[in-house]
Amino acid sequence: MQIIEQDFLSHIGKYKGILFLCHRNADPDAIGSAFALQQAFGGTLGVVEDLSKSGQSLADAIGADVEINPSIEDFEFVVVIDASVNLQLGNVKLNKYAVIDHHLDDILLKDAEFYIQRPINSTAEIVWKILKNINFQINEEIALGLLLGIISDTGRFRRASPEALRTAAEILEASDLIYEDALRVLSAPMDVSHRIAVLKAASRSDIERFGNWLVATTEINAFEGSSAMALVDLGADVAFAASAHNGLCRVSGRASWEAVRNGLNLADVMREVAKAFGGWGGGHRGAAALEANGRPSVFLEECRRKAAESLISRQEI
Ligand SMILES: [Mn+2]
Repeated sequence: MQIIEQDFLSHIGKYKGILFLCHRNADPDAIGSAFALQQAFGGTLGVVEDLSKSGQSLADAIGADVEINPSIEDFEFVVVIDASVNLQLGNVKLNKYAVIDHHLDDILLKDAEFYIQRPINSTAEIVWKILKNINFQINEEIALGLLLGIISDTGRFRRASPEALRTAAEILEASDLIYEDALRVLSAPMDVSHRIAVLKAASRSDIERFGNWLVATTEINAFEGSSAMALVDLGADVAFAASAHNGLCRVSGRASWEAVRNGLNLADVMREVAKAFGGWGGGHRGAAALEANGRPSVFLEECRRKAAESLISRQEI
């Protein structure tokens, strides 16, 4: 059942022993959102498998007590944060659960006891609305968590909507947090292996031109997301970076604002390509990923073809 933020308290209030569960490679939006809800409603903050580097920096900065791979059966109720697909949860078996998320996927929604899902910049904005409705007084740690969720999911406000900007301002006003201090948590330099991976992704990339659109593809061993983002920063309209591990291929896609404005939806592209190979794909219009069994070159070709089709068909109209 879909609910609105105002109704969260009456629904969650029915349960004791709540686990707020973040997806694997939990990022600042997932950690900040789950931490805020756990502080406000009690319960446990859990993460499937691991935290991303920036997710870990945030968890350290706010002193979050994170349980890695919690056993689901120990909890009466699970609230899945910032994800709507099982694969993001390492296929854990959920019993009674809710979802709070801002992606375009829907796999987990139909069996949820209740869910809040809107296609906005960050989950943190939804959580802020929940807390505001119960007049919850946030402390500096909660403010930092929610703000960093918004900052990182908007690409430091480059893709921010009015709601994201307004929420960030409200969070700052409601706490003693200084914006500059918040940014410092995210400014840890990339480690050398990360930078090598991104530079290799750029130097090995293939670039194809479709009309005035440039689509870049590349194969790497790790850091697909930052590699695709770097290629867009360098001038590609759309970039796909793929890696393979034991036959399982993972592709991350990123698109420029112009490409998204032109109607490109990478979540659709990834979903369709993955589905044809029995895998999973989804995410946002401008940032999405897929996982499926097969060769990276095959997936990159399919992703490029579908993205180009979408961009060119709209340009000719
Ligand atoms: Mn998010």
